[in-house]
Amino acid sequence: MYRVLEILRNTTDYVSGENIGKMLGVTRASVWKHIRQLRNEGYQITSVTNKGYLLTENDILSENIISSALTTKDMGRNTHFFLETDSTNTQLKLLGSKNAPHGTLVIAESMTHGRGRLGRVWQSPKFTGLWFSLLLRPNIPPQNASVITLLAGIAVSRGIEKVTHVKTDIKWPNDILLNGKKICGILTEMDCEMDKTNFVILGIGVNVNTKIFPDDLSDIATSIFIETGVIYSRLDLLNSILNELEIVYSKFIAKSSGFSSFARSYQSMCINIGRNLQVIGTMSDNSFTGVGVGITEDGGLLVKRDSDGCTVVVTAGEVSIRNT
Ligand code: BT5
Repeated sequence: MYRVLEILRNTTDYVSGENIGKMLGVTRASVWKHIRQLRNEGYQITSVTNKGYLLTENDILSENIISSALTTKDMGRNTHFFLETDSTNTQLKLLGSKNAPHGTLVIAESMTHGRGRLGRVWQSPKFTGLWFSLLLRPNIPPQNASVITLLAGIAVSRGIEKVTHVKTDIKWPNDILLNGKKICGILTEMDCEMDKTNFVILGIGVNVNTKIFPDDLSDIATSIFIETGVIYSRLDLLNSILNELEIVYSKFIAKSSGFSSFARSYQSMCINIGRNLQVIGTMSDNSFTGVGVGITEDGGLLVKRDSDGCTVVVTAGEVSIRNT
Protein backbone atom coordinates (compact mmCIF):
# COMPACT_ATOMS: atom_id res chain seq x y z
CA MET A 1 0.00 0.00 0.00
CA TYR A 2 2.78 2.42 0.91
CA ARG A 3 4.57 1.75 -2.38
CA VAL A 4 1.46 3.06 -4.15
CA LEU A 5 1.58 6.07 -1.87
CA GLU A 6 5.24 6.68 -2.71
CA ILE A 7 4.41 6.79 -6.42
CA LEU A 8 1.58 9.24 -5.82
CA ARG A 9 3.73 11.40 -3.55
CA ASN A 10 6.40 11.77 -6.16
CA THR A 11 4.17 12.85 -9.04
CA THR A 12 2.33 16.10 -9.55
CA ASP A 13 -0.01 14.80 -12.26
CA TYR A 14 -2.52 11.96 -12.46
CA VAL A 15 -1.08 8.44 -12.74
CA SER A 16 -3.21 5.68 -14.20
CA GLY A 17 -3.95 2.54 -12.23
CA GLU A 18 -2.45 0.58 -15.11
CA ASN A 19 0.87 2.45 -14.88
CA ILE A 20 1.01 2.10 -11.10
CA GLY A 21 0.29 -1.60 -11.52
CA LYS A 22 3.12 -1.95 -14.06
CA MET A 23 5.59 -0.12 -11.83
CA LEU A 24 4.80 -2.40 -8.92
CA GLY A 25 4.13 -5.59 -10.86
CA VAL A 26 0.55 -5.92 -9.52
CA THR A 27 -2.92 -5.88 -11.09
CA ARG A 28 -5.12 -2.80 -11.48
CA ALA A 29 -7.58 -4.37 -9.05
CA SER A 30 -4.87 -4.61 -6.46
CA VAL A 31 -3.88 -0.96 -7.05
CA TRP A 32 -7.53 0.01 -6.49
CA LYS A 33 -7.58 -1.99 -3.24
CA HIS A 34 -4.51 -0.11 -1.99
CA ILE A 35 -6.00 3.24 -2.99
CA ARG A 36 -9.10 2.38 -0.95
CA GLN A 37 -6.96 1.47 2.06
CA LEU A 38 -5.02 4.72 1.76
CA ARG A 39 -8.24 6.71 1.62
CA ASN A 40 -9.43 4.89 4.74
CA GLU A 41 -6.22 6.03 6.43
CA GLY A 42 -7.10 9.62 5.61
CA TYR A 43 -5.13 10.29 2.43
CA GLN A 44 -7.02 12.47 -0.03
CA ILE A 45 -6.78 10.81 -3.43
CA THR A 46 -8.82 12.02 -6.38
CA SER A 47 -9.60 9.65 -9.22
CA VAL A 48 -10.64 10.74 -12.71
CA THR A 49 -11.77 8.32 -15.40
CA ASN A 50 -9.14 7.84 -18.12
CA LYS A 51 -6.58 9.85 -16.16
CA GLY A 52 -5.99 7.94 -12.95
CA TYR A 53 -5.15 8.96 -9.42
CA LEU A 54 -3.77 12.12 -7.84
CA LEU A 55 -2.84 12.79 -4.23
CA THR A 56 -4.60 16.06 -3.55
CA GLU A 57 -3.29 16.86 -0.13
CA ASN A 58 -1.37 20.10 -0.39
CA ASP A 59 0.84 19.41 2.57
CA ILE A 60 2.72 16.31 1.54
CA LEU A 61 6.03 15.46 3.13
CA SER A 62 8.55 13.23 1.38
CA GLU A 63 12.34 13.08 1.07
CA ASN A 64 12.31 14.73 -2.38
CA ILE A 65 9.81 17.40 -1.48
CA ILE A 66 11.66 18.33 1.70
CA SER A 67 15.09 18.37 0.05
CA SER A 68 13.98 20.62 -2.77
CA ALA A 69 12.10 23.00 -0.46
CA LEU A 70 14.81 23.58 2.14
CA THR A 71 16.91 26.73 1.81
CA THR A 72 19.35 25.83 4.57
CA LYS A 73 23.07 25.19 4.22
CA ASP A 74 23.56 22.13 6.46
CA MET A 75 20.36 21.44 8.35
CA GLY A 76 18.31 18.81 6.55
CA ARG A 77 20.65 18.56 3.56
CA ASN A 78 20.71 14.84 4.29
CA THR A 79 17.08 13.85 4.95
CA HIS A 80 15.50 10.53 5.91
CA PHE A 81 11.72 10.51 5.75
CA PHE A 82 9.48 7.83 7.29
CA LEU A 83 5.75 7.52 6.83
CA GLU A 84 5.81 5.86 10.21
CA THR A 85 8.63 4.99 12.55
CA ASP A 86 9.11 4.26 16.25
CA SER A 87 10.78 7.55 17.18
CA THR A 88 12.78 9.95 15.00
CA ASN A 89 15.27 10.36 17.87
CA THR A 90 15.80 6.59 18.02
CA GLN A 91 16.29 6.34 14.25
CA LEU A 92 18.70 9.27 14.17
CA LYS A 93 20.74 7.82 17.02
CA LEU A 94 21.37 4.77 14.81
CA LEU A 95 22.46 7.01 11.93
CA GLY A 96 24.59 9.12 14.28
CA SER A 97 26.60 6.11 15.34
CA LYS A 98 27.13 5.26 11.65
CA ASN A 99 28.85 8.59 10.90
CA ALA A 100 25.88 10.43 9.40
CA PRO A 101 26.90 14.05 8.77
CA HIS A 102 26.11 17.10 10.88
CA GLY A 103 22.66 18.44 10.00
CA THR A 104 21.15 15.04 9.10
CA LEU A 105 17.37 15.20 9.46
CA VAL A 106 15.04 12.36 10.33
CA ILE A 107 11.39 13.27 9.95
CA ALA A 108 8.27 11.12 10.21
CA GLU A 109 4.62 11.49 9.29
CA SER A 110 3.84 9.63 12.51
CA MET A 111 5.66 7.84 15.33
CA THR A 112 4.53 4.72 17.17
CA HIS A 113 6.83 5.39 20.16
CA GLY A 114 7.32 9.16 20.13
CA ARG A 115 9.27 10.07 23.24
CA GLY A 116 9.17 12.95 25.68
CA ARG A 117 11.61 13.39 28.56
CA LEU A 118 11.92 10.87 31.40
CA GLY A 119 10.20 8.10 29.46
CA ARG A 120 7.06 10.13 28.82
CA VAL A 121 5.05 9.65 25.64
CA TRP A 122 4.89 12.22 22.84
CA GLN A 123 1.71 11.94 20.77
CA SER A 124 2.35 12.35 17.06
CA PRO A 125 -0.69 11.67 14.89
CA LYS A 126 -0.12 11.75 11.14
CA PHE A 127 -0.71 14.78 8.88
CA THR A 128 -1.02 17.15 11.80
CA GLY A 129 2.44 18.13 12.90
CA LEU A 130 6.18 18.21 12.45
CA TRP A 131 7.99 15.38 14.18
CA PHE A 132 11.68 15.54 13.43
CA SER A 133 15.20 15.11 14.79
CA LEU A 134 18.44 16.78 13.78
CA LEU A 135 21.93 15.46 14.19
CA LEU A 136 24.45 17.99 15.49
CA ARG A 137 28.16 17.42 15.88
CA PRO A 138 29.38 20.29 18.06
CA ASN A 139 33.03 20.26 18.99
CA ILE A 140 32.35 21.19 22.62
CA PRO A 141 32.57 19.43 25.98
CA PRO A 142 29.37 17.54 26.94
CA GLN A 143 28.62 19.84 29.89
CA ASN A 144 28.26 22.78 27.46
CA ALA A 145 25.90 20.93 25.13
CA SER A 146 22.82 20.95 27.36
CA VAL A 147 22.01 24.56 26.39
CA ILE A 148 21.29 23.34 22.85
CA THR A 149 17.72 22.67 24.08
CA LEU A 150 17.42 26.34 25.00
CA LEU A 151 18.89 27.51 21.69
CA ALA A 152 16.41 25.28 19.88
CA GLY A 153 13.59 26.91 21.84
CA ILE A 154 14.66 30.34 20.58
CA ALA A 155 14.94 29.04 17.00
CA VAL A 156 11.57 27.26 17.01
CA SER A 157 9.84 30.30 18.44
CA ARG A 158 11.43 32.62 15.85
CA GLY A 159 10.83 30.14 13.02
CA ILE A 160 7.12 29.92 13.87
CA GLU A 161 6.80 33.69 14.17
CA LYS A 162 8.39 34.30 10.75
CA VAL A 163 5.76 32.15 9.02
CA THR A 164 2.66 32.79 11.14
CA HIS A 165 3.33 36.21 12.74
CA VAL A 166 2.29 34.59 16.00
CA LYS A 167 4.37 35.17 19.11
CA THR A 168 4.97 32.10 21.22
CA ASP A 169 6.48 31.81 24.70
CA ILE A 170 9.20 29.50 25.89
CA LYS A 171 8.59 27.59 29.11
CA TRP A 172 11.98 26.76 30.56
CA PRO A 173 13.62 24.59 29.51
CA ASN A 174 11.96 22.75 26.62
CA ASP A 175 8.37 23.74 25.88
CA ILE A 176 6.97 26.27 23.46
CA LEU A 177 3.57 27.59 24.48
CA LEU A 178 0.91 29.45 22.56
CA ASN A 179 -1.73 31.20 24.66
CA GLY A 180 -0.53 29.20 27.67
CA LYS A 181 -0.75 25.74 26.09
CA LYS A 182 1.98 23.55 24.67
CA ILE A 183 2.48 23.54 20.90
CA CYS A 184 6.01 22.19 20.88
CA GLY A 185 8.26 19.95 22.94
CA ILE A 186 12.01 19.47 22.56
CA LEU A 187 13.94 16.36 23.54
CA THR A 188 17.73 16.64 23.38
CA GLU A 189 19.81 13.49 23.75
CA MET A 190 23.55 13.09 23.62
CA ASP A 191 26.17 10.52 22.79
CA CYS A 192 29.34 11.51 24.58
CA GLU A 193 32.52 10.50 26.35
CA MET A 194 33.94 12.13 29.51
CA ASP A 195 35.22 15.22 27.71
CA LYS A 196 33.98 14.80 24.16
CA THR A 197 30.55 15.17 22.57
CA ASN A 198 30.21 12.62 19.78
CA PHE A 199 26.84 13.90 18.66
CA VAL A 200 23.65 15.53 19.84
CA ILE A 201 20.16 14.50 18.77
CA LEU A 202 17.79 17.41 18.80
CA GLY A 203 14.21 16.11 18.66
CA ILE A 204 11.45 18.62 18.01
CA GLY A 205 7.70 18.07 17.86
CA VAL A 206 5.39 20.89 16.73
CA ASN A 207 1.59 20.66 16.68
CA VAL A 208 0.84 22.50 13.47
CA ASN A 209 -2.59 21.64 12.09
CA THR A 210 -3.96 19.39 14.85
CA LYS A 211 -7.71 19.94 15.09
CA ILE A 212 -8.46 18.04 18.26
CA PHE A 213 -6.47 16.48 21.11
CA PRO A 214 -7.40 13.43 23.19
CA ASP A 215 -8.95 14.17 26.60
CA ASP A 216 -5.72 13.65 28.51
CA LEU A 217 -4.02 16.44 26.52
CA SER A 218 -6.79 18.88 25.68
CA ASP A 219 -6.22 21.05 28.78
CA ILE A 220 -2.48 21.40 28.25
CA ALA A 221 -1.86 21.06 24.51
CA THR A 222 -2.79 23.13 21.51
CA SER A 223 -1.79 23.64 17.88
CA ILE A 224 -1.09 26.60 15.66
CA PHE A 225 -4.34 25.82 13.82
CA ILE A 226 -6.45 25.72 16.99
CA GLU A 227 -5.10 29.10 18.12
CA THR A 228 -5.16 30.91 14.76
CA GLY A 229 -7.83 29.12 12.71
CA VAL A 230 -5.32 28.93 9.84
CA ILE A 231 -3.89 25.76 8.27
CA TYR A 232 -0.17 26.36 7.76
CA SER A 233 2.19 24.54 5.41
CA ARG A 234 4.33 22.19 7.46
CA LEU A 235 7.02 22.48 4.84
CA ASP A 236 7.24 26.27 5.19
CA LEU A 237 7.37 25.93 8.96
CA LEU A 238 10.04 23.25 8.81
CA ASN A 239 12.16 25.37 6.48
CA SER A 240 11.77 28.43 8.68
CA ILE A 241 12.61 26.57 11.89
CA LEU A 242 15.67 24.89 10.33
CA ASN A 243 16.93 28.22 8.98
CA GLU A 244 16.58 29.84 12.41
CA LEU A 245 18.31 26.86 13.99
CA GLU A 246 21.17 27.17 11.58
CA ILE A 247 21.62 30.86 12.46
CA VAL A 248 21.43 30.34 16.23
CA TYR A 249 23.59 27.23 16.20
CA SER A 250 26.37 28.69 14.06
CA LYS A 251 26.51 31.79 16.31
CA PHE A 252 26.73 29.51 19.35
CA ILE A 253 29.57 27.48 17.86
CA ALA A 254 31.47 30.52 16.52
CA LYS A 255 31.43 32.40 19.81
CA SER A 256 33.42 31.15 22.74
CA SER A 257 30.92 32.83 25.07
CA GLY A 258 28.59 29.79 25.10
CA PHE A 259 25.01 30.63 26.00
CA SER A 260 25.71 34.05 27.53
CA SER A 261 25.04 36.01 24.34
CA PHE A 262 21.61 34.35 24.07
CA ALA A 263 20.57 34.68 27.72
CA ARG A 264 18.86 38.07 27.31
CA SER A 265 16.85 37.00 24.25
CA TYR A 266 15.86 33.78 25.97
CA GLN A 267 14.79 35.66 29.10
CA SER A 268 12.59 38.01 27.07
CA MET A 269 10.80 35.01 25.53
CA CYS A 270 10.61 32.99 28.77
CA ILE A 271 7.16 32.74 30.33
CA ASN A 272 8.52 31.65 33.72
CA ILE A 273 9.83 35.11 34.53
CA GLY A 274 7.66 37.02 36.99
CA ARG A 275 5.40 33.99 37.51
CA ASN A 276 4.72 31.86 40.58
CA LEU A 277 6.46 28.55 40.03
CA GLN A 278 6.51 25.08 41.46
CA VAL A 279 9.93 23.55 41.13
CA ILE A 280 10.08 19.79 41.39
CA GLY A 281 13.71 18.83 41.77
CA THR A 282 15.30 15.54 40.93
CA MET A 283 15.45 14.70 44.69
CA SER A 284 12.35 14.83 46.86
CA ASP A 285 13.97 17.37 49.22
CA ASN A 286 14.62 20.01 46.56
CA SER A 287 11.06 20.75 45.54
CA PHE A 288 9.88 24.24 46.39
CA THR A 289 7.76 27.18 45.28
CA GLY A 290 9.03 30.59 44.25
CA VAL A 291 8.98 33.31 41.62
CA GLY A 292 10.95 33.18 38.36
CA VAL A 293 13.34 36.14 38.23
CA GLY A 294 15.77 35.50 35.38
CA ILE A 295 17.99 33.31 33.22
CA THR A 296 21.68 32.92 34.04
CA GLU A 297 24.51 33.18 31.52
CA ASP A 298 24.65 29.36 31.55
CA GLY A 299 20.95 28.97 30.84
CA GLY A 300 19.85 28.18 34.41
CA LEU A 301 16.51 29.45 35.72
CA LEU A 302 16.77 31.90 38.63
CA VAL A 303 13.99 31.41 41.15
CA LYS A 304 13.38 33.50 44.28
CA ARG A 305 12.33 30.92 46.86
CA ASP A 306 9.13 31.69 48.79
CA SER A 307 10.32 30.05 52.01
CA ASP A 308 13.40 32.23 52.64
CA GLY A 309 13.55 34.85 49.84
CA CYS A 310 16.87 33.43 48.57
CA THR A 311 17.44 33.36 44.81
CA VAL A 312 18.56 29.93 43.62
CA VAL A 313 19.60 28.59 40.23
CA VAL A 314 17.56 25.69 38.87
CA THR A 315 19.50 23.66 36.31
CA ALA A 316 17.38 20.50 36.10
CA GLY A 317 14.01 19.13 37.11
CA GLU A 318 10.45 20.10 36.35
CA VAL A 319 9.09 23.61 36.67
CA SER A 320 5.40 24.32 36.44
CA ILE A 321 3.61 27.64 36.48
CA ARG A 322 1.12 28.10 39.32
CA ASN A 323 -2.01 30.04 38.54
CA THR A 324 -2.26 31.55 42.02
C1 BT5 B 1 8.78 16.88 25.57
O1 BT5 B 1 8.87 16.06 26.65
O2 BT5 B 1 8.05 17.83 25.46
C2 BT5 B 1 9.68 16.48 24.41
C3 BT5 B 1 8.90 16.07 23.21
C4 BT5 B 1 9.81 15.79 22.04
C5 BT5 B 1 9.06 15.23 20.88
C6 BT5 B 1 9.94 15.08 19.66
S1 BT5 B 1 9.05 14.72 18.22
C7 BT5 B 1 10.47 14.31 17.36
C8 BT5 B 1 11.41 13.63 18.33
N1 BT5 B 1 11.25 12.20 18.32
C9 BT5 B 1 10.77 11.75 19.49
O3 BT5 B 1 10.52 10.55 19.76
N2 BT5 B 1 10.58 12.78 20.35
C10 BT5 B 1 11.02 14.03 19.76
P1 BT5 B 1 8.18 16.36 28.06
O4 BT5 B 1 8.56 17.72 28.54
O5 BT5 B 1 8.54 15.19 28.89
O6 BT5 B 1 6.65 16.40 27.75
C11 BT5 B 1 5.92 15.22 27.51
C12 BT5 B 1 4.49 15.51 27.91
O7 BT5 B 1 3.89 16.41 26.94
C13 BT5 B 1 3.60 14.29 27.90
O8 BT5 B 1 3.67 13.62 29.14
C14 BT5 B 1 2.21 14.89 27.65
O9 BT5 B 1 1.67 15.43 28.85
C15 BT5 B 1 2.53 16.09 26.75
N3 BT5 B 1 2.33 15.76 25.32
C16 BT5 B 1 2.44 14.58 24.67
N4 BT5 B 1 2.22 14.73 23.36
C17 BT5 B 1 1.96 16.04 23.17
C18 BT5 B 1 1.67 16.82 22.03
N5 BT5 B 1 1.59 16.32 20.79
N6 BT5 B 1 1.47 18.16 22.22
C19 BT5 B 1 1.55 18.72 23.43
N7 BT5 B 1 1.82 18.03 24.55
C20 BT5 B 1 2.03 16.71 24.42
